[in-house]
Amino acid sequence: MNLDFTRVKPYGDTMNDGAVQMSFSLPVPCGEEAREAARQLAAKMGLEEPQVYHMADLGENFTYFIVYGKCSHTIDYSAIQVPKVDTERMSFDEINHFIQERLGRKIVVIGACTGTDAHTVGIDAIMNMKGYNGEYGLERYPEIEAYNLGSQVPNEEMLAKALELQADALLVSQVVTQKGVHITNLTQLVDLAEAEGIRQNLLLICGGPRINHEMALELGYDAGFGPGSLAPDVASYIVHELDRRSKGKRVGNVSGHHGAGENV
Ligand code: B12
Repeated sequence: MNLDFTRVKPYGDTMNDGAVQMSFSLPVPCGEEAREAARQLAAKMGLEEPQVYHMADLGENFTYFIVYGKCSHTIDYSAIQVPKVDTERMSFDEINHFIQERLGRKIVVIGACTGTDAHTVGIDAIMNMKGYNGEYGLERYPEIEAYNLGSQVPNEEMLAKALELQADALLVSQVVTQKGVHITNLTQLVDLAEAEGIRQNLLLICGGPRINHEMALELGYDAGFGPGSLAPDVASYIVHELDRRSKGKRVGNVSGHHGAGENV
């Protein structure tokens, strides 16, 4: 079938039927009035032929709904451009080999969940020896010196550690995004690094379930990684970027910390 990628619609049973399913709760008691309220709301959201397929009493005068309907809007998929980390993902062995061959020294990576954020599972998935989802974490890589500082690490402490350990890359995890707290915190780290004059010596990388590469770039980071990221994704990016920067240095004959070059 020839698809028109300039006018893409949701697919349910047949192409371009626009069928979607959504769920939400309303702060009203469960009953027929609630069902009608959900149907009317779905219509206001732009769904044609909205039908409430499931309604459940959540107690305390709250009701949960699953609504089906037909979306009338389309998206021009052909015009979409999303900035993303485009480094080719290498395997555990390939990454260690690349470090030995191309960088010629162990690299130092520091990770933490910073600010008030205590959600360590994400950064642990990237750093921990035992790994996550079938991939070893950075601590397991013989060519990487990985330090996991844990949760609620102040930005000042993160930078002090970076200086002490001569870090190549900082991995910052931000999971809580309520009231934009992650933006404030991530921005503060960049500002502090610039004020200390060490920004250009570090690869600054952030990650979390509501982080993407575009947002990371806007906040002054070198890269951002979202849900589903694994250690080899991050490690592949780090080693390629360090290699690229050290080449720039060799060409430009600029000496410096660990061979890392200008931030781009
Ligand atoms: C477990 C959990 C907790 C645990 C955390 C324990 C721990 N040691 O981590 C506890 C109970 C402590 C907790 C507390 C709170 N939580 Co909580 N928590 C969760 C929960 C259920 C799971 C998070 C998780 O572990 N995901 C699994 C990991 C593997 O996924 P991930 O973090 O996305 O990580 C992956 C990628 O994002 C990426 N990644 C992540 N970080 C980084 C960093 C880098 C550098 C890179 C490269 C990649 C990367 O790689 C990882 C692997 O693929 C989520 C809901 C959910 N289902 O997501 C809520 C959730 C995150 N919590 C939430 C909230 C609100 C809180 C509290 C504020 C609740 C309260 N009122 O007290 C507190 C805050 C505590 C604090 N100071 O931070 C909200 C956040 C809402 C928001 N948008 O801000 C969520 C979404 C729940 C919800 N729907 O409301 N929580």
